[in-house]
Amino acid sequence: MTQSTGASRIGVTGLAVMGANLARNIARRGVPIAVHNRTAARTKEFIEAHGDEGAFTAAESLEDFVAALETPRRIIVMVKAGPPVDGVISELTPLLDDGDIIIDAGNSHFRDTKRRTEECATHGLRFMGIGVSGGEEGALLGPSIMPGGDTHAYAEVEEILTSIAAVVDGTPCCVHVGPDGAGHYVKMVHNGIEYADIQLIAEAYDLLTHVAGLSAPAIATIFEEWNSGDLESFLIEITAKVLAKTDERSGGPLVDVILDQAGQKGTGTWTAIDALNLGVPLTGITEAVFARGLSSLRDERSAASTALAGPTPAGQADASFVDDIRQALYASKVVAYAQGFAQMRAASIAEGWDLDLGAMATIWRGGCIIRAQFLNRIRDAYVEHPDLDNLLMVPYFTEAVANAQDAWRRVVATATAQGVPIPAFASSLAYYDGYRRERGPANLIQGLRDYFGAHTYKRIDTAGSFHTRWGQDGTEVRTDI
Ligand code: NBP
Repeated sequence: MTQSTGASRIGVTGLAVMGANLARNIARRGVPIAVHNRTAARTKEFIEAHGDEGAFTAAESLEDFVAALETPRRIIVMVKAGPPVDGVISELTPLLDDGDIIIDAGNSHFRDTKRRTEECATHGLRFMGIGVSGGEEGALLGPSIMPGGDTHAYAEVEEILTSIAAVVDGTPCCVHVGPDGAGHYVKMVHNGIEYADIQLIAEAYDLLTHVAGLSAPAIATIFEEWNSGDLESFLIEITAKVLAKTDERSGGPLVDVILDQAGQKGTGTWTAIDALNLGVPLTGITEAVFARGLSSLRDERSAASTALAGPTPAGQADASFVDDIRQALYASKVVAYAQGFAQMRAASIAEGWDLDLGAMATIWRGGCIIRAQFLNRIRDAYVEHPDLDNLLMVPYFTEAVANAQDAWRRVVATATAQGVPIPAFASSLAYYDGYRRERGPANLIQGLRDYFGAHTYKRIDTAGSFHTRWGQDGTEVRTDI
């Protein structure tokens, strides 16, 4: 236990890009702040570069860091997710007092956050898991913040967090999400949706290149136009900028010389795994994760490109195909968000979090990577129908997808015929068609499962569970009485 003598209202430990920028953002709001990093040289560099931006107290040791904080202590941990977070918590624990608050603002898995919440509680400490989106720039200028944890602990940091968050229409992009792992869960799904959004954009780019025959600068202009309509968003805006960039070395478009091998840090995979665990169909995000996996098989793809046959090349698409792609992109995006929000709803019920999904759409309107006009529509949908099962059932989205569906089907058909892979476009359409079917083919699945595994089936004309004695006399027996 350390006697607190400090006047810093909050502390940040972990001064890599995110922690440093969050600390600067807080200090710039006039909040006295203590800063610390495992490697003290980084703290020194930070103070040398930014010490004049606010009232910083730099600490070389965790003991000095803790001593610099007013009580109850508020400590933001911004270190690499995983074991480093547990390491920092165990080093901090003996230095802290009952009621002090540890805030993990990194990309931790929500199950780790639940565990850490319980472990900290056994030491009288309050633990919060906070999702922060917006990357390096967002952390400095105003991120979207998704705080999870005890409401009383949140009340102790609310003023600081809302003051550093992005603001849209006068509303800060920060709201208490729910208990324990809720904040990190919502951040995880945010990142999953980001994967789907990016994959859909990449598929549109692929089609514009290989079916419409356009160059990167021409496609940049198209994305710029799209950014003034329904698709208006940060990701569409920066797509236009990336496509328009000229490479200094080759003199051609930069995008043409970037290796087609996508990296990932795991939050998309976590989202997909959790959807599988919950039994929620999450085709858009999951296909986006698989597509990154396929992109990384570069040597295999190179060998397959000459060994595996594709269709005979067709002539170039006409100009109307460009608008078809825009409509397919929008409809697929609606599906990806409908799926992500359905997943958050399922998790909220399973975990007892009582998530306000309209509030999630509200705090994603600014600061974060998926910020978009479109989120206003989602917010409105949940304000009107808080228990909505699926966004596709809200009149605005029902109509938007209905209006786009002819174009969407043409794009999927053309891409398939021409051998251009569009896993997110196609799986979104398949989900849409599956979701709108009153009776699908799972009756046969049940019949087969009953045949080989006596898994039983239900009937449409009478209650109960049944098994047919397939290998015996073929008669049906009721199994639930
Ligand atoms: P990194 O994820 O690269 O982590 C580097 C920081 O962790 C350094 O301060 C390092 O200290 C510290 N650290 C490590 Br590594 N192991 C440690 C240990 N055992 N004990 C104490 N400190 C340790 O930093 P980042 O990119 O700023 O991201 C921070 C968190 O924010 C991550 O969870 C990340 O996923 C999340 N996030 C990042 C972004 C982004 O755009 N980068 C966006 C949103 C969220 P050292 O200096 O002594 O090595």
